[in-house]
Parts: sequence; C-alpha cells; structure tokens
Amino acid sequence: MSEQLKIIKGDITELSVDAIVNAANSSLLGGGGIDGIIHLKAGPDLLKECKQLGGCLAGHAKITKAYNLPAKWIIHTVGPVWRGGSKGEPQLLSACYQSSFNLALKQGIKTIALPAISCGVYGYPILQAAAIAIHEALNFLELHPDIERITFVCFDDAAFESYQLQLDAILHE
Ligand code: AR6
Repeated sequence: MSEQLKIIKGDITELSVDAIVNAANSSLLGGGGIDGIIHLKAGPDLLKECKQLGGCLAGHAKITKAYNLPAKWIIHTVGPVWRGGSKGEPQLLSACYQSSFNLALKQGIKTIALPAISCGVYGYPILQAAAIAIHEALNFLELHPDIERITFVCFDDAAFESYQLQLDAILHE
C-alpha cells in the first residue's frame, strides 16, 4: 500500500499524471499560490470551464480538464482557512482529500498528485496537515488497491520533511 504512495519535492504543474489537485478557493475562478500557477499554465480555457461550475464549498471538489498542462484532469478542492484548529479545520481538510480521491475514482483516474492543501495562504500548519493527507491517502489505497499512485508534491524542504516524518510515524504505529 505505501509503495503506491510517493512524496516528492517539485512543481505539481510539471507532472504527467492522470490528475493534479488544485488548492482553490470557493469561487473556483483562480487566485494566488498554486491556483494562480495552475491557471496561468493551463491557459484561459480553464477559467472558461471553471465559470460553468458555480463555485465549490470548502471540503468539496470539482473536476475540469487540464488544457495546456501535462496532466489530463484538474481536481479543484477548497481547503479550510486555519483559525486555530478548533473550528472544524481537520474535518474539512480530511473532507478535501476524501472528495478529491472519490472524484478521481469516479473518473477512472489511476495516478493523482496532490499539493499540501491549505498550507500556504490558508495557513494550515504543515505537520498537522501532512498527517491528515497521509492518513486519508492510506485509507483510500486500502479500499481501492487498483489506484496506481498517489503522489504528494511538496514545494519546499519543510513540507517534504513533514510528509516524510508523518509517513514514518504512521507506518511505525
Ligand atoms: N507545486 C506544488 N506545490 C505548490 C506549488 C506548486 N507549483 N505552488 C505552491 N505550492 P496555496 P492554500 C504549495 O497558498 O493554502 C490561492 O490564492 C505551497 O507551498 O497555493 O490552500 C487560492 O485561490 C503550499 O504548501 O493554497 C485560495 O484563495 C501549498 O501548495 C488560497 O490560495 C498550498 O498553498 C488557497 O490557499
């Protein structure tokens, strides 16, 4: 199961996977951070498609084509804004991963890459977020062993180390 789970450092927009996950906002009309880079590189047709989607609630996910990106699909999910941790943030972050994985399953996606949702502008502490991400990925892989690969894409060393640490901790529980 953990062989299907990869943690890498890099830029998610460069990956030739079936789907990449975007850390979007509820308008789904673009923004800064990873959302901005994805829209920039995918091209203006992405915004056209997003305008048809009617936004997205936190914890939910919607899918579009990936246009000029090497991936085939983009799964847009909306993470929680960190407000100290007792305002339902962990449940909402778990829901983001679950919604994204379930949408991938429905679309027949076998390889999916995800960023550290909510860990930039939205301020979620990376170590706590990484534990949730890995926990949800391992749960999903256990239920759906035909998924070929889940890749967590870390943009910096701090994120990469947090994911490694949490994967080791969960595997040695
Ligand atoms: N590849 C992989 N990870 C990346 C990349 C990349 N190219 N670029 C950034 N990251 P953020 P959020 C990491 O702020 O916290 C936007 O304006 C980054 O280092 O993009 O969910 C949206 O429109 C961080 O670890 O997303 C929303 O308004 C992680 O991706 C809001 O920001 C997420 O950082 C969403 O905030």
